Amino acid sequence: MFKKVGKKILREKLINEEILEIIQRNMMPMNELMAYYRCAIMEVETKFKVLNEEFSLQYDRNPIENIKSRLKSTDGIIRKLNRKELPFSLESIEENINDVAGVRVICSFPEDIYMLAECLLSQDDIKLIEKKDYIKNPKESGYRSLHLIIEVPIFLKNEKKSMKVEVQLRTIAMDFWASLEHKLRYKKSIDPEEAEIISKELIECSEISASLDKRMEEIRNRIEKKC
Ligand code: 0O2
Repeated sequence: MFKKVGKKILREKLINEEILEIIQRNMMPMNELMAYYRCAIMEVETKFKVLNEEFSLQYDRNPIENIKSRLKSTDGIIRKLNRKELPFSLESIEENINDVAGVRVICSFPEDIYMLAECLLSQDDIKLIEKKDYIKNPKESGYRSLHLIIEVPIFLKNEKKSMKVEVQLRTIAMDFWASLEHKLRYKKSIDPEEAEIISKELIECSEISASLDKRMEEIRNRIEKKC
């Protein structure tokens, strides 16, 4: 009796170990790819921090208020592959999902957004893949930001790898607006009629906030001319 129970436990243990090994074998390359994206985020963050530091030394002001970075969750990656009807493979992720690594740069003024984007893109190790200017051409929702899909090299033990990173540059006001609008988009329980009213209100707020950005920038420029 005890011999039988012992054998069963041993078999279950072996099966569990086998499953664990299969999971680990498949998890390893995914974890490795995610680590590469994390390294790419670090590279891009450092580039912006260096630019901020240089500006602070030269002009006694910081164009960057804040940098927020995120790695897309595995769930998010799978949902996007599914939505776009793309194959589930590491190659497919690298080739088709441009925003696994995301760096959001928050500035005080719109002019700084373009200045920082230009500085980044002029660096000889940065390759621009795609640029979407939702500041000059805001989305129907009222969304404003400058999006850059870039490729940045990361230097590993024995190789150099190019990784894609999505950079979103926006002002504090644009970021404030996008955070609130994001809440509305993901709120499933909201009444459709109310959602429609709020959407219209948000479009109006986006225009007000863009004109505030412009006025504040003009004031900043007038102050700087006087100094
Ligand atoms: P999250 O959680 O921020 O990552 P894509 O689907 O990315 O291949 P698409 O749709 O052309 O191509 O990308 P787009 O619109 O250039 O950029 C997508 C990202 O921009 C979104 O990421 C948001 O972060 C932001 N964004 C774009 N439009 C809006 C908008 O109307 N409102 C807000 N609040 N954010 C927006 P994700 O993956 O949707 O979400």
